[in-house]
Amino acid sequence: MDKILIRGLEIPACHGVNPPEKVNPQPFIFDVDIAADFYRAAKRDDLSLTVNYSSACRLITEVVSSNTFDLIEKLAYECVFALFENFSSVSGISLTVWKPQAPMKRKFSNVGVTVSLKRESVYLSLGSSLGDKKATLDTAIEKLNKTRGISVQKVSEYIATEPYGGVAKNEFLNCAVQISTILPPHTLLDEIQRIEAECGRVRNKRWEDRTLDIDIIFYGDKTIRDERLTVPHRDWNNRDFVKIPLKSIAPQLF
Ligand code: PH2
Ligand code: MG
Ligand code: MG
Repeated sequence: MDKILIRGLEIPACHGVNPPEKVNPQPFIFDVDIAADFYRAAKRDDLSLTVNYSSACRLITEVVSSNTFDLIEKLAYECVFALFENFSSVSGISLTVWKPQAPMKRKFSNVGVTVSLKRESVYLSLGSSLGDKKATLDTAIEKLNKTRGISVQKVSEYIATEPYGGVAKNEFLNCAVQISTILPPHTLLDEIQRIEAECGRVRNKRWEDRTLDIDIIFYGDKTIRDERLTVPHRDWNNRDFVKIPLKSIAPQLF
């Protein structure tokens, strides 16, 4: 993957937990790797086909100097979110913030944090079998799209389906959604579970009727197997309520 590298970008600003840090500027230094494909820009020698590194520096400067955060972690994430949101061709970012004059008693040469995120294409299956099912799916998709780091790309038709698995009794309304996200799998799952809870989901028995269920079917080409996540979804290929909507928005997966 091609990369733009920015090293030692120095911006005076007021970030820190201690009250004096919020009023007295100190230097923050940025090292940034921006991954994108520069083949076409190189072939045509055309700035409009790449990421202008001076625009990237300007954007970072804007985020850093117009906010006051307690944590450099927060500062790093805000810069990374802003870069992904403003440069759609960027596929990955690794950004380090250094705070060489952080208030610490001991002599130290530097302290900093790194945030590294990649844009991925993810397919979700949504289902509802309690309450106003259509309104719940509409709300869930809107909440996904409003979540920082998630952008909804495609939504299938909503289809009514028979309850599968022998526990749920009600008819379901199901759909499939393609999102583009920079959230890592378990962070995405946290946001999905927040949205399920906000849409009235209560977790009792496995597979029982629910206001909203959102399952991660595919996360890029990753395979994940742990206590919280199995990706690709363990049973997706046996479930018409997943396959039919998914095939309509992503026939290339079949
Ligand atoms: N989800 C289940 C169990 N059974 N059946 C249908 N038709 N649609 C679902 O979304 C569904 C189900 C567990 O998540
Ligand atoms: Mg499910
Ligand atoms: Mg689920």
